[in-house]
Amino acid sequence: MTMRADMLKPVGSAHDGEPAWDRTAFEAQLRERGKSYHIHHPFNVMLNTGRATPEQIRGWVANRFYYQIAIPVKDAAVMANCPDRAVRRGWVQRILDHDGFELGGISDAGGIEAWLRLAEAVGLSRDEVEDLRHVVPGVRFAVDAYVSFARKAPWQEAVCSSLTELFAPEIHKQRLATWPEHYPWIDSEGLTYFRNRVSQARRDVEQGLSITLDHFTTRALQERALQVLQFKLDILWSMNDAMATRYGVNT
Ligand code: AHQ
Repeated sequence: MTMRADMLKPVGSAHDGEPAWDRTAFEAQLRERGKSYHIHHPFNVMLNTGRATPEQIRGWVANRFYYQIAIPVKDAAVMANCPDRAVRRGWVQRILDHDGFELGGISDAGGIEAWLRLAEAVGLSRDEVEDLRHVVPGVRFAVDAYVSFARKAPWQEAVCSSLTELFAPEIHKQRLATWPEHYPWIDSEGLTYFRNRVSQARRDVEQGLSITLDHFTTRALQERALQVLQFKLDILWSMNDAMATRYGVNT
């Protein structure tokens, strides 16, 4: 967690005594943070408007793999900190979505496997993605910051930090709508990960948002929730900064 000056003040000092937002207003405040979502980052705009070279696409896929394999570890940290069985019953689905599972005769290879198929579709080998040789320092540090935040923060704050997914269905749909036209050389099978995430993100957000609206119920706590969401938005943004530095951005 970046120790910005505004975070050094005891939470609540700035908004003491101000009334809490009601659920609708608080949700609107969370959604308003979408203006700094990484869909607006020049590197992502380049990717989704067809300006990326195959090398830039391969760099993005190889670096984002490090984020994808961190998600189930992050979610296991949330589970480990959460004493509420009903919450864990919902949250465990996220680990299964990414790691895959074999349960009572039903099996699913999972999202990390789908990401490796995306890697092969863009011309990377599984080995060079799995051995993380392409992961740049800024991506590694941002992802590691997310996992260590989830390990140390109150589990409700870690839940709140996942709410960047409020904005995720749009970015997955944008890729599905634009990549086939701009990058016909990428086998459509490789885009399966994005297809699966549209509905998975929506389901994730249902649980994450209801926990957040239920827990952050004073104005000071709600301001904290907005700080936590901004921290995660900054993580996604700085991953794109690091990739842009390494691979360049064609605007
Ligand atoms: O593929 C993504 C994913 O599985 C998750 C889990 C969630 C979290 O727990 O923080 N966030 C997230 C995201 C995924 N994909 C990103 C993208 O741009 O493809 C978006 C990202 C997010 O919005 O946090």
